[in-house]
Amino acid sequence: MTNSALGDIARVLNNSKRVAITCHVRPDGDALGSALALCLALRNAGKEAYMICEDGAPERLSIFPAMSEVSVSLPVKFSDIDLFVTVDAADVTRIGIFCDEYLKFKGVTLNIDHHISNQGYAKYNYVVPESTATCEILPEILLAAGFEITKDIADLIALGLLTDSGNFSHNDVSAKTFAVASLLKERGADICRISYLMFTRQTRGRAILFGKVLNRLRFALDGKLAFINITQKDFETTGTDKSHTEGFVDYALSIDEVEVSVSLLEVKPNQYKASLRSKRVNVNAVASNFGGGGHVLASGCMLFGELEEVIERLTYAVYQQL
Ligand SMILES: [Mn+2]
Repeated sequence: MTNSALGDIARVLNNSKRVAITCHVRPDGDALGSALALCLALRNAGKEAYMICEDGAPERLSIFPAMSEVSVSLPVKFSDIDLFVTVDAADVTRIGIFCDEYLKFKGVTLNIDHHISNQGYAKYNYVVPESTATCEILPEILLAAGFEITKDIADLIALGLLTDSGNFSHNDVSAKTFAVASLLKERGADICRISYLMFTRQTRGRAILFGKVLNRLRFALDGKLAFINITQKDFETTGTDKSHTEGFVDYALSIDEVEVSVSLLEVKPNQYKASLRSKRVNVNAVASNFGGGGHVLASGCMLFGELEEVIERLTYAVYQQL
């Protein structure tokens, strides 16, 4: 796939009058940050711009600028739109219910993304797979188009840059990531606060839940395998739900000797959703024993039976991969 020239993309954006922007379903900080930053920049340049996403914006991101602008349907007709932009969507099917409209669309299409699997499905494509986030690519596009990067836009781009880079910790973070962060800071982005909001803060219930779960941390295979388990009763007594367990399994993996960590979430009696994380061991192979899968270092599967039984089966499956 060859990218369109930045100058052509700038011209397409400047020539548009009515723009629809969408991202992948179940949007994350990078998808919404890049889509809304582009949406605001286009509006500030005097265009009509609409941000649509099948799932809307999640509640936890509602503190960020313009999140209330995310609409689950387009308020005008698709035939009145002259430019249809997808951001952070590796494949056109990732945009969910808008896929049909996209494929029928007669106007200009533009695809801005950082997924390596992106084949360039639009008329104009700008895919930079070595980027840690779509938000890392967006500033060069806005600057090429002559659009202003306001504080709100800088905060939205910073949201995506921080979340997709794991707070600047993933191995695809590059000198360019920091150059973009530097530009955003200059434009007033509150990097420190966004980092706190997305990576540090938690509710009291979540902290108490974490304490309970950590108390039950156990090891197998000479300390190379760590298990934590979360019960429905834990959620009841702490007023939390499964959305509060994010990061628990990674915490167990941070222990020096641990090669694989497993979190067992009780879905209902005798049914456990296992999340596996690994430093090197192929946990995709482990999960596939139980009909699951994912990535080499991060996988998941569902297991049925008593907790001790489930732990025993997983321990044997990890042992085979060590
Ligand atoms: Mn992304």
